[in-house]
Amino acid sequence: MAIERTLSIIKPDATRRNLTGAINARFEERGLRIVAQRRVQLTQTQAEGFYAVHKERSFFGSLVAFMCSGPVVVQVLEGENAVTLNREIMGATNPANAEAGTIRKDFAESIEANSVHGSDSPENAAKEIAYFFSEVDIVG
Ligand code: RTP
Ligand code: MG
Repeated sequence: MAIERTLSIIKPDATRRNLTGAINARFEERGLRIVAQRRVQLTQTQAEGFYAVHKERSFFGSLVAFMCSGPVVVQVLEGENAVTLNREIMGATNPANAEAGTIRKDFAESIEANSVHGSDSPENAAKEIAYFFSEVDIVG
């Protein structure tokens, strides 16, 4: 199985509740390595750019406002099958549908304030990683 990288974001609902370490432990316990990490306050322009694929969706404005409502932690996770594995660790978008033991089941507040983002394909992971990090900032 190939070593992959994926872009993860710990969202404002989680940083506000001081859950960064607890969430990072979930990644590390499952064998994902945090090879880059930065805490940032997103601007509206940055959040709109990141979520541009969702700009026609009804929840876009609310999602952008939420993502700017406090600090986020952007990070690159590396490991075997990292994209799919991270989506498993995160759980379903809506915490009501998330499986037991997933980050969203255990920590998310709502379908919007759902604690984490993870890239949904290797192609999107490469784009999303480049949105926040230069190659020199990623140390595997
Ligand atoms: P993400 O991109 O954050 O990893 O989450 P995802 O793939 O599971 O969900 P996606 O469909 O890409 O939606 C992106 C984020 O938008 C918010 N959302 N709100 N109010 C709603 O119905 C709704 N649906 C989605 C969530 O924060 C979701 O993670
Ligand atoms: Mg998504």
